[in-house]
Amino acid sequence: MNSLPPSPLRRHLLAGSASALAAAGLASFTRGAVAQTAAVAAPKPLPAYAGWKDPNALIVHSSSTIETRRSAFGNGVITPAEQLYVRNNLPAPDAAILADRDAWQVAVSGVKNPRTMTLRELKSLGIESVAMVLQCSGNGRGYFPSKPSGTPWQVGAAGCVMWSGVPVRWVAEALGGVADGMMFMTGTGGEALPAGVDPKTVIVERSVPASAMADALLAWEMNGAPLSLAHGGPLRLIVPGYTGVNSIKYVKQLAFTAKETDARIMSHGYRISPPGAKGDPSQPSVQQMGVKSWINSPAPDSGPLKAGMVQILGVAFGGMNAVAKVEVSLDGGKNWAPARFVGPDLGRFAWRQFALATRLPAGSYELASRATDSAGNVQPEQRFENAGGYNNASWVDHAVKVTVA
Ligand SMILES: Nc1nc2c(c(=O)[nH]1)N[C@H]1C(S)=C(S)[C@@H](COP(=O)(O)O)O[C@H]1N2
Ligand SMILES: [Mo]
Repeated sequence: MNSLPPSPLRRHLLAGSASALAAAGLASFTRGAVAQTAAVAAPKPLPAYAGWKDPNALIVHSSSTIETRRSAFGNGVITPAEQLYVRNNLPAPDAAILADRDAWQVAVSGVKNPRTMTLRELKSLGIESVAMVLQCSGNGRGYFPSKPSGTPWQVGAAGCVMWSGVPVRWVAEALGGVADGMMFMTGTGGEALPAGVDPKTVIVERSVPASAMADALLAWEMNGAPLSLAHGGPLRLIVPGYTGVNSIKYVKQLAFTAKETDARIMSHGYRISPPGAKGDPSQPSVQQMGVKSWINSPAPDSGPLKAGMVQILGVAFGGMNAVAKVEVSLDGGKNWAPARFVGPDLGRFAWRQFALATRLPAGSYELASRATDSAGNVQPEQRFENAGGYNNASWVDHAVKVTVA
């Protein structure tokens, strides 16, 4: 709705009658606006490659940006695939790449014995599983008052996912070990690139410090099922603790490199640049995630609540560290009470669900949550302003206003 003009015209448009507009002599002017109104009124359909997802659990921003509704997050730790967000920087590859999964090839370089390996070979090297928060760097961008360009994600460009595959360090060992002087691990996506443009400006290729290899997987399963096309099947690089963009889907190249890739998505994209500035290589890259939490229930759109006992429910994670503690406030951060964790601990890269049981008499409340990680880092009160709208972990921005009747 934000994109509609705030005017009497908007009221006409919301009334939805094209003929009334024509009668008012606005027909030609409003043709585009009418189409836009229709798009706002009817939820966008899921794109074909994600058509198996649950439309009721999702907000479809575009065919390549789909987020989980805040009210759809459940309490079973792992986010079901049908509810998990999707973000593609390029059109998803053709589903034909899943026809023979085991034949998928990944070129591994920057090791003593570089070569191309098939998924079949990778499966013979071993398997591990890791539960990890997958979160887009721009999750929470929608709460930046500066309205940075990019998808205005709220909380739902994130989920907790169980990945299974071979640890990257075992792959490197099988190829003689990482070559000397390699400071980065660089993954390259397998999308077909548009013709007529410099590949470096569009390719999805990211470098993370080589130390990230300690926890990284080449994964072929998600939540116990073969990896879907939407989430990077047949093979995906998984970098626990780092923002989503670093976990390269349809990975076709894994390189240990002396330098960061000069692909634009690395050199200029996903940089923490001052408001109003463009990204450039001198600025910090969006990589490791920080401590963050938010409340999912009551959700902001839950409407007036009935006075009485309420379970305040949410998720909390520490990024690189385990989450150690969550506090909840009913009054916008003046007073805090400890929440309890719900369900099993799936390791330091997973999120934990939390609950606070409280009695809410009639009134207005600002429900906030604030997490602390195992190293003592506390979720920040305020967002760190930046042009791209990245890394929003502000507990103020994620607070939920509710009315109890
Ligand atoms: N090959 C490839 N990998 C990619 C992307 C992409 O566009 N292509 N998008 C990245 C971004 S920005 C995010 S947030 C995550 C999204 O993962 P998901 O779609 O499985 O939720 O994938 C990352 N890996
Ligand atoms: Mo992302």
